[in-house]
Amino acid sequence: MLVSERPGRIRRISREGAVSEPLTGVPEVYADGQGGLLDLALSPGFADDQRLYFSYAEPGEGGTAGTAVAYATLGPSGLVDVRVIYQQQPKLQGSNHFGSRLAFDTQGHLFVSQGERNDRPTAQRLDMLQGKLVRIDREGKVPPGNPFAGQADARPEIWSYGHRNMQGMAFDPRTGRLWQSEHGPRGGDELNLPQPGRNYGWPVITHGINYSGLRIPEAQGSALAGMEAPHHVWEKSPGLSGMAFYTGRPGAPWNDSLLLGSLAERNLIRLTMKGDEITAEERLLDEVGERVRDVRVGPDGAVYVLTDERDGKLLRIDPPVAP
Ligand SMILES: [Ca+2]
Repeated sequence: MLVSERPGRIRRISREGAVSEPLTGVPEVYADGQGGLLDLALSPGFADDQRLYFSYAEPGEGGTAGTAVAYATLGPSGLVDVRVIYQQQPKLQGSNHFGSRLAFDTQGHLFVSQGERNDRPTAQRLDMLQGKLVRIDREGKVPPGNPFAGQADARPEIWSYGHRNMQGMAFDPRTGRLWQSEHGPRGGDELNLPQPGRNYGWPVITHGINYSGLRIPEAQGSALAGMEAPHHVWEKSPGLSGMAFYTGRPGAPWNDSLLLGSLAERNLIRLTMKGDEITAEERLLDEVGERVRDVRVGPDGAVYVLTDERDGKLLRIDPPVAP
């Protein structure tokens, strides 16, 4: 397994749990606040190209930073031939809300989820890349069919907009549809199925309020014509992090589940699903009590969970088997 650590380290962890030294060749990241090395994704052609994609907070001039994506060839001891293929523009001050997750679709398009850098109005501006889900190809170019390509004053990378801080993203293997999660402010964490060109509302519609207890200044309520309501919303924020679908195992008790990390509740959430509908919700790691940053299902059918602590852990959960 490859695991990223926020200060800018990537390590290998063996099936037996042996942790390697940091890999060489990781570029400098902006490791402050919520910034740092973020998601990892293997190239869809990894068996042939040994290419590893990663997202990170990239330092800019004058203390600014922005979410970026690079790829490199994964060698025996580290990364070689690092190439930066995406840079959020413009870079902004502040160390919050970088996102980010990476997800490839079956055509090899790369979706990059990002935050709005805790600068709310950016999420509604199509000439800025904050608060946007973007779609690029494997080399970082804009693929045909992006909804704002060719539109003046709009960034052609944008797939959907009006997002706050997208910390989870995964394709549902049953339907091929992309799901993403994002943090509300105080309340209003969301699940969305982002469609091209649609506006997901932040900060104009939200179920949350400011951390101060006051309303969000731009908010006009929780629904408005022309803006997409969340597919599912939590009135009290779990602080959603990474997500993974658990599917394709008919008869298994957890089949047709969506697993979600929770930072604020220090737990792993399992949603039972019927199609796209969420029919039940449970918490799986009450006894662990650590902030959960990410969750993945391994090829062995086990569930792997990363905790977000000074001494973070990789946990392995064996799902229950059919009686
Ligand atoms: Ca929303």
